Amino acid sequence: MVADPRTLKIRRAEFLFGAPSLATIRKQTLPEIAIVGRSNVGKSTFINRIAGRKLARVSGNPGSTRELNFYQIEGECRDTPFAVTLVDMPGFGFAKLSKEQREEIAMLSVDYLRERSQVRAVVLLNDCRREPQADELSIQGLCASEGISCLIVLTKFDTLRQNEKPKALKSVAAGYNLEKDDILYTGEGISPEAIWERLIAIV
Ligand SMILES: Nc1nc2c(ncn2[C@@H]2O[C@H](COP(=O)(O)OP(=O)(O)OP(=O)(O)O)[C@@H](O)[C@H]2O)c(=O)[nH]1
Ligand SMILES: [Mg+2]
Repeated sequence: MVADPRTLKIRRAEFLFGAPSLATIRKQTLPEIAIVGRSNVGKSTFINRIAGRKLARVSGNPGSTRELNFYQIEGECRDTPFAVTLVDMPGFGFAKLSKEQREEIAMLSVDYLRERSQVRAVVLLNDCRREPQADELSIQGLCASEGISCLIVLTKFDTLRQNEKPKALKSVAAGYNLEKDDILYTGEGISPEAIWERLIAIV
């Protein structure tokens, strides 16, 4: 069913700042939702989709984001007002970076999730064509130990044939030890409104 677009209103969506280190993250009080996932999985595309406009740079050039990028989003979803900060995290696992660069990126993300008190949720993006690997599972585990909600969202669902979709949902969900109804997917089907509804319930 196509959602009624009038039930989601985005009143403000803007880039706040980029932070190459924990020390450079500015003070602000809104709840933060971190968008996490492998390089090129579709983090920036996801942010643009739920913000309803082009905010984050989508790149055919994986590994281009090395900072934490903060975006403030305010609006109303089914008459519930919300104001949050989305944090576009640098993608992990990009093979062309050196081991040191990859470790630096991983450390920045892990430190942020451990130390930033207003992180309420992680949206962990997972390409629907890949089962979760050690990196994804360690983020899921970190969220559990830090008491942060972790919402799994499959990306690029539109690239699958109709008959491949149920199997992909099932096998990725099983990889995270979840039921298929626990995970969302983008690329088609799930509206920005449905995603905000889940996020607002968490923050
Ligand atoms: N078909 C399809 N392509 C997508 C989808 N999401 C992202 N892409 C494409 O995947 C590529 C990478 O998307 P980005 O949003 O830049 O990915 P990212 O995770 O932000 O990448 P890094 O910042 O480099 O880690 C782009 O070419 C996007 O157009 C999707 O749901 N479906
Ligand atoms: Mg990006």
